Amino acid sequence: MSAEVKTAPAPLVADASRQPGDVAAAQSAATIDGFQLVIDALKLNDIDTIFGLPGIPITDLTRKMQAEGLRVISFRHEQHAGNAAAAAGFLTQKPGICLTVSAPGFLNGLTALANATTNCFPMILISGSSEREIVDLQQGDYEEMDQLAIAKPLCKAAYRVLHAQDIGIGIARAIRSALSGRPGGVYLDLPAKLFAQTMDAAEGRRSLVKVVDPAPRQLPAPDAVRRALDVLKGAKRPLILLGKGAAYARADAEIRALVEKTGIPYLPMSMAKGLLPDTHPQSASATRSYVLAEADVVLLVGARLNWLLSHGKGKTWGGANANERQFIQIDISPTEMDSNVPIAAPLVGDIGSCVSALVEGLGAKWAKPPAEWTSAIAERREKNLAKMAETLAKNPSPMNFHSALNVIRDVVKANPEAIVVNEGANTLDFARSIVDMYEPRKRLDVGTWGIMGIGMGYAVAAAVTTGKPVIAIEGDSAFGFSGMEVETICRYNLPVCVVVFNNNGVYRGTDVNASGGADVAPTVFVKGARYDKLMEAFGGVGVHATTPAELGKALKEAVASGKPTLINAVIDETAGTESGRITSLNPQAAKKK
Ligand code: ADP
Ligand code: TPW
Repeated sequence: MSAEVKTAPAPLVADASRQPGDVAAAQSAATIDGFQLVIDALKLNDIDTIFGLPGIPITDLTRKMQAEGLRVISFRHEQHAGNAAAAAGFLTQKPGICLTVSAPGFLNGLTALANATTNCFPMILISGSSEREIVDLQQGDYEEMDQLAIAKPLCKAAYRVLHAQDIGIGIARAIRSALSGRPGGVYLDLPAKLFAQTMDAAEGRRSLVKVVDPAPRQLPAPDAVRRALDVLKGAKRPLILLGKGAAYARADAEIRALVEKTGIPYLPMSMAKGLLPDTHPQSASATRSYVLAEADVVLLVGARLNWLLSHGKGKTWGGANANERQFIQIDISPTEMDSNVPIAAPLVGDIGSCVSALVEGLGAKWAKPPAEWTSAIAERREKNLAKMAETLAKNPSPMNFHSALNVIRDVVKANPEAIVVNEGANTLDFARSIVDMYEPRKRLDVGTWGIMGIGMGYAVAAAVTTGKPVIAIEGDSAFGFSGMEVETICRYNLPVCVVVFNNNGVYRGTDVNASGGADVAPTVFVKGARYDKLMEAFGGVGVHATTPAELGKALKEAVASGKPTLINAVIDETAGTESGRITSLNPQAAKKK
């Protein structure tokens, strides 16, 4: 893309009373301002979409961006614009851009920036900021805040640009920081004064930087590859564990080759589902607890041994036997090694290069894993799948999580290109295990923090960046965090169908106020709420579904039509458990037992 530098609009740089031919006016015509430099720097680096919310000092920037052909998606709250930027980063391998106003707008976007960093998604939060001179002397400016200092501990890198001539470098640093090594969130502080600054247009053009190779491949050392292959070769009960880093890396063909050539069973973490279809014969998802407890060698590909994997030790990993297990870990971040347990064979590098090196090293005579291991897994898998099929076939009234998810599962099977966004507690846990995914990067969920509120932001990003249908499977509490963005979905006419699993509260709707007072319990919502009306308020399609048949029909129609739709799926309020599958992390629940 060319870095065409346009002259700044007249009112910003030139006195309108000047006559044509005036020397000063001629000079001003050859100047460029901060607004334009920011836009040109982003475009030069192939950034095509901005997620944000306008206000002082960035309102004009959003208008000019739109005028210059960038797609500007304007949200109702910055957190959701930030979440959209993060998801766009994960889906495109380009940093997602979130643009906000100063202090409160910045803080609203910061949660998303911190979450993106935690998830290793590349994102840049660009916030306007107030007068440095006043902020630093704490003299009480409009929306005064030392944003750079606040952002620093919560992201991968943070920069401020004070001079127009540094805009090119500032944006280049932000892009490289977000994408290189372990991807993450970057904060870029642009003070209000910067936008109106002008400089010579030719010099301005020269100051822009096109980032070359922003995420360089990192080849693993040959001896590290040999070590990993040696450990893998000695395994009797090997397992491959795929994480969302593997999905992000876009090494889909290499990963499939590794799994299929080795014949090793694999487990996808939630956002790695679909890297290989969940129906793949080597998938061990249906017998997760068995393989985690029994595997003797585990190859981690872009997955951290954090709480989601019980830190690689304890009961989940076979208790006393856990010490005998060996881990091989592929990760771009060297300090991820030995974070929780010793890593016998660290393989530091990018996933594409590391997995290719392993595949190459397998040779022609690679022995598939012992049949006792693979047949034990297959047996358990068939048994568990049959049990699940029985549960899914039931049709209780009111609907429960299973009967509702059973029809969603069928619609996703028929539309494997659809992107599933998923948040909630029980709604998350059940959907993760019931709804099979068939293609890579089609599932976006609560991620490493288990955070609520990603729903509508991720859904907007998925629709905007891919143009594919989006199905957002939302607990009623989870949906509430970003519910107002259904207006955004309607405004841009996005192909998003939100299914709210409405069981009248956080986790379930049956809690009582122990004091006997008039207030309902802290986890209980208005009973029988009609979330479908919210979508109708903005011109979208609202559906009230009380049976799987109604839910399935509405969902199929939504996917076929691409119309913004919200299905209020009425779920038995007694179904589900507190905190879903992670109730053991709940100190209050532990006390009750
Ligand atoms: P999950 O939650 O699915 O288990 P995590 O977010 O814990 O996955 O782990 C993702 C890991 O992937 C991070 O440690 C990150 O450093 C790593 N990663 C991300 N992109 C790449 C890449 N291109 N090459 C190698 N590792 C990567
Ligand atoms: C930012 C704590 C975890 S899950 C959840 C909350 C509030 C909602 C569960 O109810 P929901 O789902 O959505 O109705 P379901 O299927 O069980 O009925 N604030 C933030 N993040 C988290 N994780 C919480 C609170 C929480």
